[in-house]
Amino acid sequence: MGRKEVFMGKAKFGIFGDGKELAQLAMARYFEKGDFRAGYYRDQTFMFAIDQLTVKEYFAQLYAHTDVEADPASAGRLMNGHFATRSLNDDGTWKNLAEMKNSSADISPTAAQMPKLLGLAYASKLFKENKGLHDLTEFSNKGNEVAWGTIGNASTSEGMFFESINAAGVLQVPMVVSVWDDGYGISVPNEYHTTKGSISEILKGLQRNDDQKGYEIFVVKGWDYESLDRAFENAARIAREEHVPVLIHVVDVTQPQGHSTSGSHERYKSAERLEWEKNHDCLLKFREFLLERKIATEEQLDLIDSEAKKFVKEQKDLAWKSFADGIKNELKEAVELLTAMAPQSSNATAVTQLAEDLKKTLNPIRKDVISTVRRALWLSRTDAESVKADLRAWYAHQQELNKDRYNSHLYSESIFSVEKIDAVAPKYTEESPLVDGREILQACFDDILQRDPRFFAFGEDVGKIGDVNQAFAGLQAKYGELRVTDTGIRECTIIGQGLGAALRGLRPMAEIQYLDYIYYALMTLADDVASLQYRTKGGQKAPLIVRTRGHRLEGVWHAGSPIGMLLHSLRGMIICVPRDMTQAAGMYNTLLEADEPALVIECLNGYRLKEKMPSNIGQFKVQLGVPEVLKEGNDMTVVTYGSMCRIVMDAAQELSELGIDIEVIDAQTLLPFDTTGVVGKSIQKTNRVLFADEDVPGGASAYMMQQVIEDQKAYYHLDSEPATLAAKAHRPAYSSDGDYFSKPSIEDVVEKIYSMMNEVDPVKFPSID
Ligand SMILES: Cc1ncc(C[n+]2csc(CCOP(=O)(O)OP(=O)(O)O)c2C)c(N)n1
Ligand SMILES: [Mg+2]
Repeated sequence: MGRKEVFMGKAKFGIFGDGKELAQLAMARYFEKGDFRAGYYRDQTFMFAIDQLTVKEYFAQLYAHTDVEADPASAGRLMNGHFATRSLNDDGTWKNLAEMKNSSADISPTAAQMPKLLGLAYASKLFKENKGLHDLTEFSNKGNEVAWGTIGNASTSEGMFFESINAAGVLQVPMVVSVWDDGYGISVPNEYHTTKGSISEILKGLQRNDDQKGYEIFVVKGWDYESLDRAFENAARIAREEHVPVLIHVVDVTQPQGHSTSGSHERYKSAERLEWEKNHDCLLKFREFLLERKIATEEQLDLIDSEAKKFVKEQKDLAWKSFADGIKNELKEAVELLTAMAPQSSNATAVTQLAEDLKKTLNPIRKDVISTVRRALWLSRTDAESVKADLRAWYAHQQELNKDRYNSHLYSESIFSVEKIDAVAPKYTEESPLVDGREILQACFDDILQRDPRFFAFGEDVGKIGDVNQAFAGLQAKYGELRVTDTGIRECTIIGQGLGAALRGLRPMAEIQYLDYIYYALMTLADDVASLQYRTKGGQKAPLIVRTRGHRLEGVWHAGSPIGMLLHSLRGMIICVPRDMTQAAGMYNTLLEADEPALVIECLNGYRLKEKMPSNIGQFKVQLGVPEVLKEGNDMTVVTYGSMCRIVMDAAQELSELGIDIEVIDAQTLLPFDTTGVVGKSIQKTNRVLFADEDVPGGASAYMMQQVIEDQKAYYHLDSEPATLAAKAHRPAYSSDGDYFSKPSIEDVVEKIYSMMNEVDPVKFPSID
């Protein structure tokens, strides 16, 4: 029926779970309250069976119904087959997840469900083994929850799959991964995907034995209900009770109608295969089984079939009516307004025609209505305001509604939004000691570990040695291995581990050892973490803090500052670029109270620099989105961040000797960027601006320029061309000279600013070129 809706033009695209029903029914039997699913688009039967999706909701998503009530998973923002339960109340507070059957919010990239699946399972380990979490009963029953993953056979070829599988074996977490193996990934058969053509075959080495921990692996046919039931029962027991991961390879699965509504499988499946699939359809085989065992009669099964069809048709019609009526009403209102204004318009004929055409639209969508109204407003541009006032007001109201429907919730809109957290200044006394930057962080992390049992930090070398720069030194010994933890070298699943745990109410800090290695994790960050609030319209949150270090130290892989790349792919996250460790500590204190996931990039060359230890290390907070003026000046505004702050401040000193007085602003956070217009105000005074950073030319400096020139309208206050100063387009060369010739130096900053002033007043500032 879903397929037909697409072919009739009522929905754009459809992808369905037929052929995979029986295994999902078996899985649903052992899925308990508090458990989590991370799966993919074939799982409709499972979602129906655990009562977390109604048929009406299923069709609402197919039509892209934008009402959260109609499509609770995605409010019409995602294609059909993207399942999710709502973990949050409307005000952003957590529901009682331990009392719910939960599904994390699906995403489209194949195998991308795997990293967070690891984290969902890892949270159970923490909830079980960390007694400090035992009273968080709204999130977990002492870690009794299983994380259930589903994935297609072809998707197991992805690196994310193998990385997640290995990590779960290392961590020994309650994760059950089921592979629905229908022999194909769209048109490509298994021999192209998997060595030996079988995922369970090649993963045999993971099998646990008496001497070694590992996995339990089951292979079971997708049409054999009794075996499926037994496999899932065993898997649930082993995972739940022993915290051992399980792989269930469900083979002999079919795909009766091909991959999706785009294209038919007759193009790539042989006649024999098609015949085999027909005879091995799991519903057909289940029917045979029920009859053979005399569990039901033909008549009973026929009745179930026909009642199911009738029920689904009714629900589909209701879903369509609810979806279409909303738009039809909007259309009706628009037609009435257009018809009413047309006679008074100087373009009466054309406006009337627009109304007539709109009225006749078959299966109208919102775009038909709104684009017509916009065109009518063009046509009535010379008409008196009174002629079009009603239409304009209606359109303005619709714009508000559509903004909420299509553009809201990129960031948290709850009471825990980071925007609502005010600054608390650091306090210093006469005796405040000067310490290494890393000791500021260490004191901050110590305080956080003490005050918040939900917090844990983990990553490569974070545990025993307390990270490569020792901000966690001694803290594992003090708080234990569950709170400060070493991991394998696996950036993508470090992020997944944090994401899954954050989805379950914990406050993880995932460390990426060097910013240059974040590329491995970028997809999970961009596709899953950053888009989570948006794609669930505020239904789920993952307040994960990603800690890393970058900007400036040594060479290509230990000095990168690819900030533009991050800004462009991580909208939905906060990006903090603290200039020193005190600022970083204040940001962590803020972020731990907020909903939003964040990336904090510390300065690689700042851990040994001296800073004064605040006396309120655990309490002071940096307000995010508010730049700090580091030095006032009148001749030019220089906006920078991170390690460049020191360089620009040193340059300011040199420039003052050359008679130039610059104002230096540290952006502090790039997402959000300067929400109070500090830079714009500065430019009103100086009338000149330079954006300086260590990214490639046209990277984050261009982003800052766009924000200030366009959004803050600084253009109107400029007396000189706005300028950027960035690193070279290549990665930085090794060693101090490599740094000097690759990244902006004090001399580069001085000369750039001087040359701008030379253009302003060549007599006062004669050329130094
Ligand atoms: C990273 C990525 N590459 C390509 C695609 C396009 N795509 C969607 S589904 C699919 C095949 C997946 O096959 P399989 O994992 O066997 O699942 P099945 O659809 O057969 O159940 C492909 C290539 C995608 N969604 N993500
Ligand atoms: Mg497949």
